[in-house]
Amino acid sequence: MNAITVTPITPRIGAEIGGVDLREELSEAAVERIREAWLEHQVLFFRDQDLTHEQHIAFGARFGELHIHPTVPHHPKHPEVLIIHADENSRSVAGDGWHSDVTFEKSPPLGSILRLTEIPPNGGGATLFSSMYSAYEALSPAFQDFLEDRVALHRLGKLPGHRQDATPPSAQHPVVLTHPETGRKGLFVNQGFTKRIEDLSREESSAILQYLYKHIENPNFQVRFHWSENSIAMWDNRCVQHLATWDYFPATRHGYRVTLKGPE
Ligand SMILES: O=C(O)CCC(=O)C(=O)O
Ligand SMILES: [Fe+2]
Repeated sequence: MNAITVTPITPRIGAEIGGVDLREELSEAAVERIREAWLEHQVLFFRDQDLTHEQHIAFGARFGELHIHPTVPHHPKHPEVLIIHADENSRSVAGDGWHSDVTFEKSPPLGSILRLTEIPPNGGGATLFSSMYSAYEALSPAFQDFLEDRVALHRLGKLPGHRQDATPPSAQHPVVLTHPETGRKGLFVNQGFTKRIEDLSREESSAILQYLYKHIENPNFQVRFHWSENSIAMWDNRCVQHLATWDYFPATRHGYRVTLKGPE
């Protein structure tokens, strides 16, 4: 018997998962069902999952090895757990521009599993997710062809909350990424970390990146998640970009993220 339900929120991106208690050890079949839904819908949402850090880590570990963030401080007892926090003293919040996580690494994370434990009392603090498959598919075939063999440089810039190293980490990635598990193509440049498209002039690269950043903001590629206490968002970082809204200042919003490591 498998009671897990998968309810799409839009036909392009996002599904809510029901009928599962993530505090319990999941069967292989349950993990497989969630993994299939994740690959298809790109970001999954779970409600009412009051997990300990150990349970959060154990759930993440069913989908791959966990990543330890190179430049952001983590939970003192659990290096795999990142703390996401904003309150009346915050000068900035994590992820308030469109991005994929940690693409300045050679092998960026496969995905992230974020759980919020404290929600602004009057609403707000939603997270937006945009399907990079849909963004790619909406481009003309001629422009798709032009982008197909392009490579972009990603680098960690000065970001609040990130440690600054003398030589910031950087990596090159294809502008159009073929997802290794689904075989679907998606755009893989993001305004958080992409610095330039190689082999183009500075002006050409900048004009094309600006166009693509505007393009991915099309609401038709997006799902917007309204959090409740102990809800979870689990996104595929290879085909989704996200943005955390910060419309709730000075209220507090708090949560924890575990992240799935990319291939070695
Ligand atoms: O707080 C959020 O909703 C997302 C923050 C973020 O960008 C992340 O956890 O990767
Ligand atoms: Fe993020």
